[in-house]
Amino acid sequence: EAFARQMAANPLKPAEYDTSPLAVPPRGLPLMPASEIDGASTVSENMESDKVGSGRPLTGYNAQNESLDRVRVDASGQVLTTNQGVAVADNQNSLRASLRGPTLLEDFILREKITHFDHERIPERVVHARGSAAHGFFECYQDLSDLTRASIFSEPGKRTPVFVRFSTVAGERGSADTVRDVRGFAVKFYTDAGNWDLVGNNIPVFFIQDAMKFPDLVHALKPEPHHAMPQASSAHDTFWDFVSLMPESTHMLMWIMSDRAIPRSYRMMQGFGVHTFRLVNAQQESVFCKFHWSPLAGTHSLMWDEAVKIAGADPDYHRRDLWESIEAGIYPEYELSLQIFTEEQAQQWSFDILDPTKLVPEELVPLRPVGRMVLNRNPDNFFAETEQVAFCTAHIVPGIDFTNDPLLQGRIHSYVDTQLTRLGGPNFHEIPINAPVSGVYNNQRDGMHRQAIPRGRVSYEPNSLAGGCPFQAGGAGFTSYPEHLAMADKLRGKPERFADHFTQARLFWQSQSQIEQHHIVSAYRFELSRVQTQAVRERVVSLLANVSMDLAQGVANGLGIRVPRAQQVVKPLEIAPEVSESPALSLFARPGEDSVRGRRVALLVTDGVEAASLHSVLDMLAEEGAAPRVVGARLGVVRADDGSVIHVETTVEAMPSPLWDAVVVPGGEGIQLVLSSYGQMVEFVKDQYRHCKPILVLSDDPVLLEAAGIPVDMPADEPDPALIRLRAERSQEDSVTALAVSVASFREALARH
Ligand code: HDD
Repeated sequence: EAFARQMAANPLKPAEYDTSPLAVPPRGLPLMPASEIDGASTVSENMESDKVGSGRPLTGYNAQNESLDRVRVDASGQVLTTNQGVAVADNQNSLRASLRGPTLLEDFILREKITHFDHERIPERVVHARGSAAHGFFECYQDLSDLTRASIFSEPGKRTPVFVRFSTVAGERGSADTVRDVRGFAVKFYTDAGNWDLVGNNIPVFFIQDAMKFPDLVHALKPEPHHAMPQASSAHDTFWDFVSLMPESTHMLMWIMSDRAIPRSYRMMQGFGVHTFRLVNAQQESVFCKFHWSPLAGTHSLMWDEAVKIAGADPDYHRRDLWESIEAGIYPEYELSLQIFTEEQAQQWSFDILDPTKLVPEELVPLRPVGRMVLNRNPDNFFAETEQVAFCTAHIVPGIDFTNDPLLQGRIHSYVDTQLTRLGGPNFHEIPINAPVSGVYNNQRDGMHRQAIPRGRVSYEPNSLAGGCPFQAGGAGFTSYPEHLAMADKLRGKPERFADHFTQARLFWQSQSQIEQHHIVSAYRFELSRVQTQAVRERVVSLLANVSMDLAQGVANGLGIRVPRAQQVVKPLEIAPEVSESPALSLFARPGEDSVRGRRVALLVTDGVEAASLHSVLDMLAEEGAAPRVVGARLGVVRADDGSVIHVETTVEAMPSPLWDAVVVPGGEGIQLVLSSYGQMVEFVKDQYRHCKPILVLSDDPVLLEAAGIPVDMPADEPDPALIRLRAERSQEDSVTALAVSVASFREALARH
């Protein structure tokens, strides 16, 4: 029974996949009664509301899915047909002139099938090619109409459907998930006033200040053009050559070399809009705004050694984690916060808010939580949804506007442009996943792959023949914020404060914990050791000398060089930063909820394991929504000490140590010796320790730990909070208590990551 409970159940699942073909999928069941959802009574439950996103749909429901139903296809119970709907009699043999004769040109069924196959691939995204996505909703906490007329922020409890795609930047479509890279965090809000795309990253700053440099950055980062290596990695000469000549990238590099660039899961990373945006209210008043997503599960990362091993053991690690979490009902959730500030405030600061290599410290402008986003449904089809979704920074809605950040300005052009090649023409907005739920009515016509059938003879405006429709919305439509621009010379250049490249890099460095700093140094050492050109290595260290001598020295030591003279700054500026330390920049600032939900725990087994203690851990993990699995040296069954049979679910070979968040080493007479006779079991435990994962040993016998080289006797005043050993007790009662205490400590360590 306990083993049966291991499968975390999602009560919505049966409802999502109706067995009857082509039936309208039901809306799902609530996880909890709507009446128990905070504030549910304040807004209508009516899903027939004409305002998409208004009202409170039940958990698990996404209004965008309803518009996608139109194009969903379910083949159950249907015969195989051609694309023209003609039933196919034989899908095994082509049409031939006699059994051993040539294939006939007239075989339209063969030709249609092969032709379609030949054209199955579309170009991958030039950056962010590798990604995974999910449907969900955004729920607003409060009415923000004093700040913005964006409809999604108009009333508390209002829900807007979203589709979110997470990605890596450098790697190709089939590259591994756990490489060191920035992660894309792109959100498409299907609002009732049109689509809004917030196309962000999990790092709040960027490499470059001007879109003009983007192609250079990407060319330097991507595999080198002569031999197309390395894949999905910045650890090569052209990347470091370029960035070492671009001091403005120093701040972003600090983030990229930090553990932010190897997240544990898409569920456990922040998201940022990066640029300063504008919010505009109905009175045409505007404030500046930075967008932040904070994960409910906290910000957690992998160790580098772990990330490298996962890339081999399961290149789909993040994709699988996202998919399985949603299938299991452990819905990834993020809080949206705003940093709001005025033009006058921004003018006082030591940095320019139009410079995307700078952030606004949270200590300077606190985060204001305004809503939450829940991802509660996996796509039905990877290509149709995740691959064909087109995010564009140009997609904004009334109430949100751009600023003059020169990187953002260039992006406004790039995203629509790139889809023309990737999705094959100007009608990509009609692909179901891209279509707004609010309706599209205009006089744009024709082009490749047109789906809509516009009626009537009028395709111009003004007109009288169609009663003037579709007509201009006037003030109800999108109006650009009438920012006052002083007349000045047309020129190519940058404002002065853009020339400070090191103050915020230093802020980041100084705000990291010791272990985070240590990891940053190690990452630089690794990357630069892969670089072959000595002058490039030295130039990078000369840049770091402007950030911190400790950092530069640490990196130089690893490269076997002396710290060169600090790279000369182009324009020395007197900078008096507003904050010199920002605790919010450490990963430890956001531990997340106290929960073990979704954590993968390996329970090692072999014949003779002690059933009782194993079951008590298993029960706790299953009850708390973790994902415990029984792991053996081979598949099949093992017999426990009480004679019961335990089914081995996976092996240490199929799912090696880096794929687990924690391990339970069982108790049982002589078991430790048996386990330590398997090399892979020893390696398994060793890697768990090396990667700082909680280890619960249900035995007083340290043989397996010793075989793995793990120090078994920690000083009593400095116990290892993640290595939990069950001590042997004399009485039955004491043993029960000791077990309960150990299981509780294990749970705590697991929840703290
Ligand atoms: Fe970009 C894709 C994020 C700068 C040009 N970008 C892309 C995606 C994300 C970002 C998350 C993937 C969207 C998806 O999942 O489909 N990009 C950023 C951020 C930037 C940034 C946060 C800096 C703040 N990007 C940037 C610049 C340019 C581009 C400066 C060009 C001038 N980005 C693109 C692109 C991509 C893209 C070529 C490739 C595929 C696509 O757009 O749809 O247009």
